[in-house]
Amino acid sequence: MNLTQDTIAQLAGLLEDAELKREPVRKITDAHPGMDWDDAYAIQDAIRARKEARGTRVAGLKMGLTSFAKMRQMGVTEPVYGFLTDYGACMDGGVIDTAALIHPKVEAEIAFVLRRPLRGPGCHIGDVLAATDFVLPAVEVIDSRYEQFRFDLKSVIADNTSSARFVAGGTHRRAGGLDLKNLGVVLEKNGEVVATAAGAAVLGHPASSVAMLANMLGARGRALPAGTFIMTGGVTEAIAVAPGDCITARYQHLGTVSMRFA
Ligand code: OOG
Ligand code: MG
Repeated sequence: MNLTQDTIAQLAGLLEDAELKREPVRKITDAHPGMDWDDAYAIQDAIRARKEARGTRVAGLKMGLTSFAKMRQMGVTEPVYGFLTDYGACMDGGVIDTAALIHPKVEAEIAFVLRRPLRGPGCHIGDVLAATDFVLPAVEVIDSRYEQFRFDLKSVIADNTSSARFVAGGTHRRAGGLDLKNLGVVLEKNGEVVATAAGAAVLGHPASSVAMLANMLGARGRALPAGTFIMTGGVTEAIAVAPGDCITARYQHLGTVSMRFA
């Protein structure tokens, strides 16, 4: 750790205020070039603590930057994790208010719900499939608190990996009966196909993303409890949305997830 506790608290406040006031800020590594990975996750943890102290519940965890499409789009090379909030959960088929967001983008993802806990290090795809209760389709609405979505890895980790809203679909299936590597995903905006991918876009298999999350948390002495909802990361690049846009993500074997932006 290179930052003091005071600086970590101050940067958590800056980023959370940016979210709540919908005013983007410069990426924090510009002013704090010496911050390290532990500092970045400590800022994210401080944002989480601020929210929990006000009564927000953590609704799940997310991996980000797990597909080459996303890494290429954002110019980064490694996956990151963050948390989802109760107020971020939106209904399938519902309306999402863009006035509460800065510059939202949508991502089609595959989500897992665990039946048994997972703890790294050494967690692999087999452990994940054995511990999974079911998988379901989900769309994440990301909204970086940084100007023009410009960041580096440490800045985006501190900013809770751009987490803002998420919508889970209701078709849930046992992972055992599905070929998650080949599972096709089609993302449509206003009836037009804007991106397509298969589950393998995420680290070769979306369960690898959950394994990586368990291992990253394990390195910090944390585990994934039974029942955890986990979003494994966008299978395609993220698509910007504006008021009036309708998004539908169509999943092979898992139905659709849709929403309208107002
Ligand atoms: C960071 C969050 C990325 C994903 O699914 O890859 C993410 C960002 O691109 O703003 O959630
Ligand atoms: Mg995502």
